[in-house]
Amino acid sequence: MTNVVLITGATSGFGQAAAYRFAKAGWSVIITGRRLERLQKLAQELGEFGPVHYVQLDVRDATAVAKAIESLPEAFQPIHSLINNAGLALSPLSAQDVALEDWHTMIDTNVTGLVNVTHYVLPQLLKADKGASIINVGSIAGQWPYPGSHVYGASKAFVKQFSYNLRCDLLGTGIRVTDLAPGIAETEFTLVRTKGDQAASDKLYQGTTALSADDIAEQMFYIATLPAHICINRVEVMPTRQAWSAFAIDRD
Ligand code: NDP
Ligand code: 8X3
Repeated sequence: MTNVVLITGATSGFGQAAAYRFAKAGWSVIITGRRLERLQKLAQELGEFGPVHYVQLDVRDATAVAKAIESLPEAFQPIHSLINNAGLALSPLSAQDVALEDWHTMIDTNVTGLVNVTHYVLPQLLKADKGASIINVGSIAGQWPYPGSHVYGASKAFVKQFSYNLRCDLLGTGIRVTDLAPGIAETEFTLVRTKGDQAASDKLYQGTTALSADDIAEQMFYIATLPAHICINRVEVMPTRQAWSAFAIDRD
């Protein structure tokens, strides 16, 4: 029996790279996301490597998440690894200039969506063989403050603490939980954050070496395939060309 991984947000970036990484290694892959055409194209491409099941899914919709898990084909059960990757940042403006709607969208996706999927997938993971895992995609923004991070960073701090708390409750079940916290990585993330500003996105990644989606997919695969007795609680990974900065001081 092959292992099954469910990846949220597989239509782009880390999620898409992870889908390839696991499929190429012989896992059965469940890919989800909102953009149907991308899912269909990806499913076709991944089909070359092994079994693929796709579900058009908005993680914010708890009823839809429940239905997606209930209606999984037998061959894609039980789920052995869950990658809670779907997420986004919006509005890199100062808090006082951000639309409330953008804050709600981040909370609904990064917090409520992640909780929705975890809730409905947990019974599957409990049925899986040894070495089941949940990989929650957090961020360095969940640990370190910076201007324009406001609700985004706070939502990723939730991901970190929720991951740790899950570890406590799941002790004895064999399910591992990891908060995987990347630094700057070149995906569609900044395009989404700036609401389609390609120039701003290009500028951010220009002249440096950001992490790639494949770098993070590799981390995911490593975490999910460690021997069953090892759990990595948190991984914070930055590109070598990123580091912290000095405290900001307001002066006269
Ligand atoms: P992308 O924008 O490339 O990918 C984001 C994915 O999330 C897409 O597949 C998108 O699919 C999906 N998604 C967004 N909203 C929803 C929703 N409501 N329901 C279901 N799927 C959704 O960005 P990344 O790959 O970079 O981001 C992946 C994760 O990594 C996010 O959680 C992000 O916060 C985190 N991260 C990113 C970093 C970076 O620098 N890139 C650094 C640290 C963390 P669709 O639109 O089709 O629904
Ligand atoms: C995104 C990390 O540093 O690009 O989660 O804002 S950063």
